[in-house]
Amino acid sequence: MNKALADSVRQKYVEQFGEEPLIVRSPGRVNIIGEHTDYNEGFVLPAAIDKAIYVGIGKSEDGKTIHLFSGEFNEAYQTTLDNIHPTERGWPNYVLGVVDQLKKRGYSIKGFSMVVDGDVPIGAGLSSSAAVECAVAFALSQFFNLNIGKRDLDFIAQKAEHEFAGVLCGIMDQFDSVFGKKDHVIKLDCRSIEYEYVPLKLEGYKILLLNTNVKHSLASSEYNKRRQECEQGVAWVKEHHPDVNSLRDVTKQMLDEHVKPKDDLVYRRCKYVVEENERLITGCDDLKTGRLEALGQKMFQTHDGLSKDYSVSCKELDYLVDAVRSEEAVLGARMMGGGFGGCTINLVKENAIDELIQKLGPAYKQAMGKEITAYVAQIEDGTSLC
Ligand code: GAF
Repeated sequence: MNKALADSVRQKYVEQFGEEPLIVRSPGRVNIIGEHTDYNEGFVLPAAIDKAIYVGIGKSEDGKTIHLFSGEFNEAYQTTLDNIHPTERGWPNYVLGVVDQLKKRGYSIKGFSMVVDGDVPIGAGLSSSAAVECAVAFALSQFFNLNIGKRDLDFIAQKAEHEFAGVLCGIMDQFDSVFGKKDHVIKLDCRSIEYEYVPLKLEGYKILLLNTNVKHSLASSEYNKRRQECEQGVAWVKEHHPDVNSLRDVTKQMLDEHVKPKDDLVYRRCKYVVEENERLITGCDDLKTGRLEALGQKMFQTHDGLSKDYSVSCKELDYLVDAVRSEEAVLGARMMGGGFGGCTINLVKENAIDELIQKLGPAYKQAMGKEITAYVAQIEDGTSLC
């Protein structure tokens, strides 16, 4: 937990609303391998990190009004419980979407006051939106004694993202934020929602995140378009194999026979997903058995698939991955998250991290005209009270 941030949220809450709040924390995430597989009923391998969203919650004076304050935007927003709809202001949607889901599911809540703040960089592919949604869902559950189970918190948060942010995301980010476990990754089967904690033993290596500082906008329709393209591929295969319901059930041979002749773009999207699921299964075994070099190579392959076949990379992400390919201290690297900007995830020898950043920073600035921001991610527990 970042005590300074929790204290600052408490202080902001007291300044705004005059009472002591309940404080909740919910983390952002990394994903070792398994990108754009979650909404295709595949596998993912994420972990919760030491960057998180903090929410302070308390009552509202009339029991009907919702008072929100964002530390990040230094901005207030107010509405009432019977007037919940998406707003063009942006940030309140991640709170209001959750309130809307609770109402639709018949949970009994009243008005409340809330401060939202944190250190998960926005638009960096570290899942700040899921962290807000999960923090808010858990805070409301705690404050109003709703007793919502962890899986339901995930589904509520995911649906909030669908309906109030317009991104038809999978379950990875919300699941990881809630279920994260210190020093472990989660191997999650996004079809059955069965999961396994796998110890993250990196033997002298660390997870280095390099933020391109290109802010992506997943909502910019490309994410939803990828989802549709995958669904189209499944529909074409299903005409010949009625038992197939998602890319999880599809083989490369099926794609070659039934999708390739119809549309090369849809074929490449689907092929990437089928290959990525295979990579995840063997990559997770690599992690379990300490074959870190093999895992690193798969991360590079994932990047190539995301860049060339799935087309969700950008020149800055490609630059940063290409720049470390021949570095001896780097086992693997790839773009992470939805894409079009944000961070690369790198497995880097601990004692070579500073030197690598010193080398990459100026080179990136010269080539791309932007700064990189580097973070070494620590793996932490999921959503909790502070
Ligand atoms: C975003 C989504 F929210 C996730 O569900 C997942 O699809 C990811 O992009 C890509 O793997 O973070």
